Amino acid sequence: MDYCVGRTQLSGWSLFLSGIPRFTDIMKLFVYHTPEQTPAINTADCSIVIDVLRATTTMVTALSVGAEAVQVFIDLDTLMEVSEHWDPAKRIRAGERGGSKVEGFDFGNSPLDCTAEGMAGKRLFVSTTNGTRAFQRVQDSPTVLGAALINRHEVVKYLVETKPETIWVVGAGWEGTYALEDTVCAGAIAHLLMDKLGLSVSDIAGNDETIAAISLYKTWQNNLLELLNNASHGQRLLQLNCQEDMAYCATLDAVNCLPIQREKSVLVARV
Ligand code: 3SL
Repeated sequence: MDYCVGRTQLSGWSLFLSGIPRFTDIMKLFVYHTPEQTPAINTADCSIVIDVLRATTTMVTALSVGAEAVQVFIDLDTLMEVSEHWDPAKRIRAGERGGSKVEGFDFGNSPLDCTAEGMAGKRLFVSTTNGTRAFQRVQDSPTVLGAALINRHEVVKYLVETKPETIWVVGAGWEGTYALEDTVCAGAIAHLLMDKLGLSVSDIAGNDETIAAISLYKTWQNNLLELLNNASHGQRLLQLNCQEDMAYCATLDAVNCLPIQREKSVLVARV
């Protein structure tokens, strides 16, 4: 936390001394591997939540085919209570635990279930093992985005347009532990951002995790599906016969949609 504040102050000084704002002065990216590792008091200008397998991939897909919004919950009972006040014809309840659909819910967490026919005009009320917890951790941020490999280019487009000074990239992880697929996506975002703005690793990296994420992406950028298949949560999903989901989740820059928080825990497609 102090490290983050220190970096921001340094940026301010270099800005003051040079008088000329440069991207290197104003944009720093901090990767946190899990919600638990993410500082509790949010000082980011923009927080980006990643759960490649599969929560954010599903959210991006749902919004891209016309869902009205995605509302995230940590707790299944609260989801049920809140969605009870919604027109049943305009709601879908999605619940996932341990990779499987929770009994009594309309959907689990497969992005491939998100068809235009089923989603258009409806609100997706969703609770997943890790992804929705990550959103709650950063919900006080002035901007909260949902990122996956499938919409990496939309995330970067937004960052290039809006130039937030301090960016937190939060991986959902798995029950408090590191997840390879979220880190490679963080690296993919940083890598494209560096390319678009002509920045170096040291320009953009706010912490060592960011440098490691960029290296991971560079190593695996042409074999993302293989990496996902090797990851521990990938292995878990393969055992649940989610091969098609995995192939879809590994597809880079395939979907033109950016989930953005409109109010606490409610995400809509950025227009
Ligand atoms: O942990 C989560 O939030 C989920 O994305 C896990 S799963 O891919 O649905 O198993």
